[in-house]
Amino acid sequence: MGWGVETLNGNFGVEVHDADVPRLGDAALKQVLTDLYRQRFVVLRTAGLTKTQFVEFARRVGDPIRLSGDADFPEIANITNSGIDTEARRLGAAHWHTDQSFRNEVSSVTLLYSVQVPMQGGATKFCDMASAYASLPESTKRRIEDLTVIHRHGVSVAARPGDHVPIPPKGWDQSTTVTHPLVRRHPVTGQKTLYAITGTSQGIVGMAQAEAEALLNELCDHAFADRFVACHSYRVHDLIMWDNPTTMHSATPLAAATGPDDTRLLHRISLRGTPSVFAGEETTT
Ligand SMILES: O=C(O)CCC(=O)C(=O)O
Ligand SMILES: [Fe+2]
Repeated sequence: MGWGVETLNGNFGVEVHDADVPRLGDAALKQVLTDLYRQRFVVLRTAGLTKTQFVEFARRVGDPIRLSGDADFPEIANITNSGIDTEARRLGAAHWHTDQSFRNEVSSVTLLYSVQVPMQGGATKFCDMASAYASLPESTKRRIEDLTVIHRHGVSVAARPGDHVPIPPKGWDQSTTVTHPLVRRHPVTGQKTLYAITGTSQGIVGMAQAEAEALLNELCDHAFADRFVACHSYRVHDLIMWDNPTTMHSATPLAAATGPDDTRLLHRISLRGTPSVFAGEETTT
């Protein structure tokens, strides 16, 4: 089978099979990113990537955020259920969230590369926040248009049923808050989206706390409906990338690994900034 793009079975997301990631030209990369912005996440089925190839590809999509103390690959973090001693750490991403929404400088794209996948479980769930926004009643759109959300790392006031408690990054100051618009325009496409309504959301600037919590929960009840949710189950050597502004995601809880059959190991890179192939342009969605 040659290079080809297929929509996945869920509500959104595309798969590129036989993706020769190390030799992807600029035009093909642009197509992958256009698919990413239209379909929210892209799964590149690769023939296997070294860490260097993974980093080189990621650098074409944005600026990697330093994630580990590894001298050779500080931009790569390991996500695994193996050798993790506490339940909180293993389940730390099993809650609906947007990566880096508790920081001023938010993340553009997150990439995960699957090194080991368990025989069962270990899927990642996504919610399409741009479609959720588009389908809101006009009166709600007008009500939320200019609102600003207060974010802090920790349990959100709009946490969803089943969410696990997030783990703060090392040395994180629990009292730090940042703000982001509730309705954001995508930095590349200009498309409007609900942004990080749960995960780190704690309130709304200038709004009574009870009213803010009710509004954020109402928006979440609307957004986290089955029609806006899709799920990806990994095969080995999948490179998945998702658009952080227009999505939220959650890991699914996975038991601690007991051997190769139930071990999950993903390499993760988190990016900021506009992809170099789109510098200075707006694409259409
Ligand atoms: O482990 C997963 O399925 C998702 C992990 C996650 O939330 C992330 O890498 O940002
Ligand atoms: Fe995440």
